[in-house]
Amino acid sequence: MATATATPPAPKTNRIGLQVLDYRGGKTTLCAGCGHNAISERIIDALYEMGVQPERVMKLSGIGCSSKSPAYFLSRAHSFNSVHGRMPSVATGAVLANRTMQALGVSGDGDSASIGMGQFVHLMRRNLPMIYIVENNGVYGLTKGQFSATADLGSKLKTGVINDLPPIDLCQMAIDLGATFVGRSFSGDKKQLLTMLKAAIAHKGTVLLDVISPCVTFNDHEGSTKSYKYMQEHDELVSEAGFVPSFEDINVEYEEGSTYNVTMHDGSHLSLRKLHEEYNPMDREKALNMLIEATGKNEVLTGVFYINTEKPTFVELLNLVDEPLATLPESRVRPSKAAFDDIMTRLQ
Ligand SMILES: Cc1ncc(C[n+]2csc(CCOP(=O)(O)OP(=O)(O)O)c2C)c(N)n1
Ligand code: SF4
Ligand SMILES: [Mg+2]
Repeated sequence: MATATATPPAPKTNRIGLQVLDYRGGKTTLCAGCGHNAISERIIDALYEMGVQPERVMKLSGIGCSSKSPAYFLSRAHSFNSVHGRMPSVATGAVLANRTMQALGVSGDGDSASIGMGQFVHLMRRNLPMIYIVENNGVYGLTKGQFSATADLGSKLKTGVINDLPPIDLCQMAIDLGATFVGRSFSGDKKQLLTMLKAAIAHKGTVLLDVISPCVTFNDHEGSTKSYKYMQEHDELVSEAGFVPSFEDINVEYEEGSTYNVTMHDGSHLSLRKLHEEYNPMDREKALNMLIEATGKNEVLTGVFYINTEKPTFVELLNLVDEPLATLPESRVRPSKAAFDDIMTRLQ
């Protein structure tokens, strides 16, 4: 007697008909439990849920365990693994060549705050349209765990060495310099990180996300301030973010008074419920003061700290032609022979 076989349910797809598998990358070679792996997972979820076409994304990175991680998500995207600390200049060139792409940079605290600091500051001040994620573990993971410039004062290495230099706060720097979407999250906070990444995709200027991402091999012990345990005990949320993408036609209702509502460039809605007394994400000075005050209080503030949807991006300032420069025919980017001959004649 023939038995009826049940038809397997159709795989779940997003609004452009792709499965989450279409957003995956190679198998990770990072240590099991490394915070960077969790961040890659959230990047996959965010791009899938937002329905971003993988081929329209450019992944950019420098050198480090963090900078290796773009190999582990979105294998259908374009990718450029640059020299240590030099991702910002590569990103600037790539975005100017084709501003219709979604640029997604992944860097480390060593890559950005140590060797790459000169490049980092100029990227932030230009408000180049891109998402820049720093996977911040306070150490140079790839080269066996030396302190980086984001290591907290008094933090202890496994060998017992104490860090006696104050840390660089990349969020403070980014707000001060001109980035227009700045926040901090924790690789272990799935919901917050996913919401922030989705809002970042909807934003048009420079997004700086400083994500505390514990290095289980070199910086997850007692005395470390970038460990899972320390983050679970000291994470102080300044806001609770809610995000409704433009393609979900939901009537958004906000609680008056304690919630900041931001309409993003693509029409999406970001709501930021205030959880910290000093919090105002539209006030640059307040955001900076809040971060400065938190320094030294053993609090790790997380949430979206600052957002500005008005400031022109670097691409807008340059007044480029509408088409991506990378797709212009030679006849439009190169003066003709007649034009060169004319110049030569005038110079004789
Ligand atoms: C020009 C240059 N200098 C130094 C190095 C050695 N190096 C490789 S990765 C790294 C630090 C990486 O730290 P981070 O960016 O925090 O990444 P993590 O491994 O912690 O994710 C260093 C110093 C290098 N590859 N190139
Ligand atoms: S050494 Fe640290 S940063 Fe590198 S993969 Fe392992 S846990 Fe992650
Ligand atoms: Mg690091």
